[in-house]
This record gives sequence, C-alpha cells and structure tokens, in this order.
Amino acid sequence: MFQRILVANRGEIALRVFRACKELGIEVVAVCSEADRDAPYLRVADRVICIGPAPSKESYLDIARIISAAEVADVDAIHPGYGFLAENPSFAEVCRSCKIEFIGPPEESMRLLGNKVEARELARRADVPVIPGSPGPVETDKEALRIAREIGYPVMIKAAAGGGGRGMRIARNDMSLQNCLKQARAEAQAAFKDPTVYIEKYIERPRHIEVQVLADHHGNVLHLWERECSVQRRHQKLIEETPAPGLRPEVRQAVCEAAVRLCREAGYTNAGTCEFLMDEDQNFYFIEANARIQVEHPITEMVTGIDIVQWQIRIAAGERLPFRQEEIPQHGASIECRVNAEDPYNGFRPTPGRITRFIPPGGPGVRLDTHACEGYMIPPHYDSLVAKLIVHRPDRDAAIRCMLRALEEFTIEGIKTTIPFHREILEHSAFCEGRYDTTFVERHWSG
Ligand code: MV4
Repeated sequence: MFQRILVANRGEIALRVFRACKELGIEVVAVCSEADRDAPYLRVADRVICIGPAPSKESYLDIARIISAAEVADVDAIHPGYGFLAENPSFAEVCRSCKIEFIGPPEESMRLLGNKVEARELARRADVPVIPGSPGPVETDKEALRIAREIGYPVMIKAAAGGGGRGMRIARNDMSLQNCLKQARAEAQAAFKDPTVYIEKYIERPRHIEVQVLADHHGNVLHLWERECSVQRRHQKLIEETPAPGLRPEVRQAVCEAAVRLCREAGYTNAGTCEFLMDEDQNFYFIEANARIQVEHPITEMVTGIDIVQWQIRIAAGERLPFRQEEIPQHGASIECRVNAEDPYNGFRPTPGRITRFIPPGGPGVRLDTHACEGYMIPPHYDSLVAKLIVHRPDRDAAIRCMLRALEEFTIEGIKTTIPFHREILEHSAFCEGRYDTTFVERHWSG
C-alpha cells in the first residue's frame, strides 16, 4: 500500500480524499493556492504545500508545480479528485513517468474515452447501444445532409472533443443543418481546438442515467448500479438519486451490464462512470464516459456500502476487488442535493464571500460532505459547490422527506445558496412522482 499521497485538488473533494487516505493509514499531502492557504479543511492534511497564486492555471492546473510538490514531499501517488487535472491523460503520463502512481485509469483509456467519436466506436464494438448517427466525424455539408435525411430530423450536431453541452446544436431541417454545422464547428474549434463534429438523432426529453463502475488490475470489472442525474440546469447537475425512479428491473440490469462491457473493452481500471441517455420507452444509449471520481459518488456509496474513494486508492495500489457482482447491494434510496454558493433567484449568479453562520443538518440518514464551516471565506476563483447534502433511507418517499427535513435544518448565512431552490424541487409533484427528465428544471423554472 502507498505510504503517502498528494491530493491535487481543493475544497470538498480534497477533504473527501484526505478522509479516505486517513482511514487507510496513508499520510496526506495537500496542495493549495494562495486563496485557500487559510482554509480550515487543510488542517486534516499531514502537510500542506502552497503551489501558487489563486488562478487555477497558476496552481491547481499547473502540472509542473504539482509534480514539484510531489517530488519535494516524496509521495508514492497522486489523487486528482474531479475537475482540474483529473481527466488529463498527459498529467497521468507525467505522474507515472516520474514514478508517482496516478490514481485513475491508464492514460490510453483516458485518451480513448476523452474523444466522443472514438468512445462511440468503442461502445459499438462492446455491443453497447449508441444513438443512431454518423459512423464517424462528418467532413462535408453534403455528407451531413445525406446522414441527416437518412436518420431523420431532428438531429443533433456534437463536437468530437466535446462535453458539458458545448459545441452542440439541434437541426430540425436541411436549411438549419448548414448553419448549425458551421456554428458547431466554430464553437468546437474555440472551446477544444478541434473542429471535428458528428451527427446523431436528437432524443427529445431524455433522462440522464449513469452507471458507476469499479475495475481492478486483475480483470475484475464490477458495476455499482445507476444514478439518475436528470435534475440539471444548463448542464450543471442539481440533484442526483439512486435507484433511478421507475426504471424497469430488466432495463437496470441491461444498462449496468452494458457499462461493464464498455469498460472492459476500454481496458479501463479504477473508478469510472458510463453516461447514458434514456428515452420515454427506456431505450438507453451510451453518450460518454467519465474517467474520474464524480461529485455524486456518495449516493452510490450509501446504497452499496462501498467506499469508492478508498477503492480507487486500493485498486491503484494493485489490490483485488474482493466482491462478486451478485454481492453488491442496492439498499434503500439515496438522494444528493448540491448546495452551491449561487443565488437561484438571480440567474444562479455566484455568491462568493464569508459564511457568517453555518448550522449543519444531521440525524438519522443524513451525510454532509463539505469543506465549509462558520467563518469560511468562499473564494471567487473556483466552482461554487459549498456542500453536498446526502440522505439515505429505506425507500424514496422516506428519502425525500428526510432531505426536506435536512434542508430545513441547514442554515447558511452571509451568502445566498441554492438551498431554497432544492426545497422547491423536492416539493414539486413531478419530482415526488419520479416523473422528470433533463428538461424538468428549465420547463418549470424558466425565469
Ligand atoms: C443529446 C441530447 C439529445 N439527443 N444527444 C448534453 C451534454 C452531452 N454530454 C450530451 N447532451 C445531450 N445529448 C442527442 N442525440 C440531449 C443532451 C442533453 C443533456 C444530456 C444529459 C444531461 C443533460 C442534458 C441537457 C440538455 C441536453
């Protein structure tokens, strides 16, 4: 097992990884920017190395500075958390060439899955359904027209290097297709320095379902069931839950098995997620894979009883997964609300600043993953996640009631947060009945 790990991240997820290391008896080396220097969560670490100024580019995204800190502290491994360098295959490569284990998949799997066109080809090879569309990138307008007519409108144009909804356009006829292609190519070039695009049939009102996978270096690839992530606004998830409400058992089985096949085909190891879109008839289609721990991993930990972050570390150290697929439970129901420092009644504008009062919720079924506390100063430089409120109860109705109770208890003063918005969602009849899709928030809260 590793003796010492550097955590190349900040905030909530850095603290989550510190805790996993501590429980495994591993020393923790934290890195921080000047903006985080005095943050209380850093006290959990055995050593803190300040690596640069507040802007991420000069600190949390600076590979040379992080590797220098790792060498100085003489660590065995680096955990990247999520965001920042987590899905950067070059970073993984640099770590390993410096004899520091990168706690994540092999760089080849990361490269493969990072490109949406290649990931789609991989899915087809693994007999995993993909959305009908162009077999590969579309080069010319003529080719695009032919494919669009073949699969039928509406179609969606997507960037091969894309993600998070950037470089996507919906075309409903031949006329708009030409414009959409041009716009999508320009946006893809600007955002990803790669103008390559492809075409898919547009799925109206899809649900977003993802499957958590763990894979070791001994050929064991296991799924930890699904998460329903459709409650989102502008590609930012707000609430996630497991099990996905209303999912037919045979579909659940099929989508989870598809994720395992795909990860096998990719030579994937460590923790990863396969994302699917699901239509009204519960047909599912692979859209992309995430080669990292995800924000919403705690709900899966609650229903399976498996500490995913600890297993990331143990897998990277060469351990075998000790459970069989049939032994992984999906016990009860779990929901997560992402509490952001944003004003939901003012366009979700970020609200950095000092937290003057912080009273965390607690009691049966409640878990709070946060680096914040009373007096904590939320810096303006990074994302606005302040806390993840997670509940776990025997069934979904009880989980919703528990979450409403916990949201009521949760007091944060000094900054505006998304807590009141979460209460609105959890009281909405469509959410309570489990009848929602990715358009739910924009349809009911368009203001
Ligand atoms: C789609 C789609 C409908 N049809 N593809 C958005 C982000 C990217 N990862 C995939 N996305 C979508 N792809 C086809 N062919 C609708 C979306 C989509 C979406 C997907 C998942 C979660 C939230 C979403 C919000 C809007 C659109």
